[in-house]
Amino acid sequence: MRTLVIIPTYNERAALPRQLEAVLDAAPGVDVLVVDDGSPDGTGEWADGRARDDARVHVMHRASKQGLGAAYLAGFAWGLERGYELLCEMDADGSHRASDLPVLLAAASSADLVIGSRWVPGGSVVNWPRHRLLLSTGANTYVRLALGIGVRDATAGFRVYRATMLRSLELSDVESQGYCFQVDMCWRVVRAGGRVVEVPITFVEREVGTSKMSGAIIREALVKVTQWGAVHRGRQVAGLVRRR
Ligand SMILES: Nc1nc2c(ncn2[C@@H]2O[C@H](COP(=O)(O)OP(=O)(O)OP(=O)(O)O)[C@@H](O)[C@H]2O)c(=O)[nH]1
Ligand SMILES: [Mg+2]
Repeated sequence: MRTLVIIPTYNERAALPRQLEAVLDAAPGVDVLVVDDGSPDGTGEWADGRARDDARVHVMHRASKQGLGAAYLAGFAWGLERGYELLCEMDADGSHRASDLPVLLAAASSADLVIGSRWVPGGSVVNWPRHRLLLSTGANTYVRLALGIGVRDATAGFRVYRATMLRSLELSDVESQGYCFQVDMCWRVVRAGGRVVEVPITFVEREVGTSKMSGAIIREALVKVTQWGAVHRGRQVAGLVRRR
């Protein structure tokens, strides 16, 4: 299947070269789209140079840092216009191991969304401090309870979507940016009746560059998941009352 791996970047000059080579080595048949938000450290220019040497590599330049969600939406639109059948999300920072990519792609033959999951048996995280582990497991437990979904790692950002699934979703009103974008997309797939499959991965804490995680990203996820959960539970109650 024609596959596009989308890698959003903001100041990843130190990390991207290694990740890009690893992806092209592990899955030589894929194309890669780097979506760079005008990184001041020259990530976009480096990617342009790499794209000149390799027809599989493409670069989208956006004027300013507009968040992870907006970068992925632009990447999805680019890939859907060009007829890719699988669209993959992957970080530049090495946390998502290219060696896991073929397993995710294989699982997409029987799923609408494949999530590379840290929190299913066989999944793991390497080198995370305790507070990051607690944040991730806590957030995922909250998402499961609030939305009533069985997904163990709804905040994970290493994923494969089938193009048919993305085309069927209304994405023009997606406003979520950080982790929340991942939950938002997962929730949309579940509500559309899509099949979500989780594949265990080993997630490795970044070794170079700096994290773009922030308090604002955590707050966004907490507020929105609570709102979606309230609407969902409200509808469930209304359905029960109607049935009575
Ligand atoms: N284009 C674009 N890419 C972004 C933006 N914010 C983050 N990214 C990229 O998205 C990927 C994930 O961001 P990270 O900073 O690693 O965030 P994270 O993985 O949630 O947090 P850590 O675990 O601390 O690394 C990286 O490749 C970033 O460069 C953005 O606003 N625009
Ligand atoms: Mg990261």
